[in-house]
Parts: sequence; C-alpha cells; structure tokens
Amino acid sequence: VSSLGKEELTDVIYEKSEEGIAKITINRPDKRNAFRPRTIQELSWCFSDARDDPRVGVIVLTGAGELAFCSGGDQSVRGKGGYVGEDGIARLNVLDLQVQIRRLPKPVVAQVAGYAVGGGHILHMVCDLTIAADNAIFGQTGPKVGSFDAGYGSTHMARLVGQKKAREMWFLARLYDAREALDMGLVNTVVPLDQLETETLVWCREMLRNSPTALRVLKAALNAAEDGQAGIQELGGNATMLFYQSEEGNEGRQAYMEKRAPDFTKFKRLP
Ligand code: 1HA
Repeated sequence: VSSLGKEELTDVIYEKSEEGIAKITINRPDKRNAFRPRTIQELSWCFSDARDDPRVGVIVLTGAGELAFCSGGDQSVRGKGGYVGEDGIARLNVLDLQVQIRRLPKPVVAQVAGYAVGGGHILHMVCDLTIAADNAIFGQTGPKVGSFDAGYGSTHMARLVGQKKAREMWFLARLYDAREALDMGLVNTVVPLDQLETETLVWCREMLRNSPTALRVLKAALNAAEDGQAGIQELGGNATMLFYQSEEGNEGRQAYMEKRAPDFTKFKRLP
C-alpha cells in the first residue's frame, strides 16, 4: 500500500488541522473498530504522512463512534499464521504498527471511548498518552480467544502497571473500567464522554506550545530505557540530527567537500 493515497482510505479517516494536530480514526464501528490487514496498512500510511509533515506536531489515534476505540484483530479474517487480507497473505502487521508509533518522533495520543481490548488495548498502550472517556473499558482477551502478544503487549504493559497487575490482566483476561485503568497507571486521565474530544485537544495544544525537540528527545529517551540497542539507536539518531545542525558538525562536511583538513580547534570542549 506504499502507493496508497488519502482518497483510497476505506478503514481509516485521516484529518489534519491548521494548528498541527493529525487525527487518525479507525473507522469500522460495526466491528467495534477491529482491524484487518488493510486497516493496519492504512493506519501505517497515515502515521507515516503525519511523521513526514512538518506542520504536524501531535497525532491523535481514536476509533469511530462511542462504543469502541479498537477491539483488536478482526477474528473473522484470522487464518493460520495471522490475519488474512485481500492478497490472501496471513499477517501480524499490527506489530510493525506498534513499532512505528513508538518510533514516531512526535507525541501520539490515544483518545479512548468504549472498548480498547485485545490488540486494540495494546495500540493504546504504545501511544504516548491515553485520554479515556468514562465509558472506556480496557483489557486483554487473547487467552480467551486463542491469542497473545508476548512483545510490547506484555513487556510494555508490565512497565506501565507493574508485574503483578500485568500478569493478572493477561492470565485472567478480565476487563477494567476507566477508573480502574487510571488507578493502575494505564491511562493519563478520565473525563466524561461528552468532553473527550475537548479534553484531548487541551492536552494536544499544551504539547504543541512546548519545544518539539525537547519532546522528541524525551520520547526517544523514555523508549531507549526499554528498547535496548534499538532504543539507543533512536536516541542516538537525535544526537546526530542535532549535531548536523551545529557549526561543528558542518565543519566536517564542509572540509570534506572543499578537500581540506577539518579545523575543529574553534569548538570548545564543554565540561
Ligand atoms: O492478540 C493479537 C495479536 C497478537 C500478536 C500479534 C498480532 C496480534 C493481532 C491481534 C491480536 C488480537 O487482537 S487478539 C484479540 C481479538 N479481539 C477480541 O477478542 C475482542 C472480541 N470482541 C469482543 O470481545 C466484544 O465484541 C467487545 C467486548 C469488543 C464488544 O462487545 P459488545 O459491545 O457486546 O459488542 P459485540 O456484539 O460483541 O460486537 C459487535 C459486533 O462487532 C459483532 O458483530 P455482529 O454480531 O454485529 O455481526 C462482533 O462480532 C463484532 N466484533 C467485535 N469485535 C470483533 C468483532 N468482529 C471481529 N473481530 C473482533 N475483534
């Protein structure tokens, strides 16, 4: 779907506002916004566009309607080895989307009304912040429907809610209301359903007023603490990005292009 255009989106609604907020809405309300491979491909396309667009500062991920954020993988297209799309190939491509959301150097906010369960629960967990409506319901269903996410779905969850609670959530596969989710540290705030959009905007606008580079490097640092070598690579990439913008960094490039020795003597060594 690399050639996908906005006009071809069927499972997702993609909007961008003047003020710098991109809103990505999973639009399969009849299925409680369950995702099929195409849904994930479309989401990935939207996140990629929002990443590349310099006018976008914050991204909101949500689900259509008030009944669900996302109910996970569409069980009606689950085949052997994954979820089967129009091309007949079984995929677990939501795993790539999780990585994409974490790697995206802008804050991603999950706006959750109704069910965030199964793979849908993991999507909200990998977002940077979660704003929940008071009708939101959270949980993993995997062990009941013959599935599990032994990646971020388990390990990142344990970082959010602690080991005991993570094992409870997965082993018992219970559902939790918004208040319980807040107490567990799964979400940032709970608001009445009719204030969900407004409150999400308030949080987004507050972040938009802050230094984009500060937020970018902080996200990378918080990821790095969990992501091992891949996390260090992400954090390190930010250092390179900043160094390329400096005079010292540019001196090296300039010297190479001018076929002369670089002169780094004028750059102070800070303590
Ligand atoms: O674990 C993974 C992965 C792990 C590793 C790598 C990749 C992974 C990818 C995905 C997943 C998973 O997501 S596994 C977990 C899959 N999800 C579920 O087990 C949730 C199934 N749904 C429900 O438990 C309930 O529908 C609900 C709690 C979300 C809502 O209940 P409610 O309000 O009573 O509505 P309900 O009548 O059940 O659903 C409305 C319609 O939506 C139904 O269709 P209808 O009878 O009207 O034709 C229902 O079948 C459909 N629907 C809801 N969720 C799904 C779904 N259809 C397919 N797949 C769904 N996930």
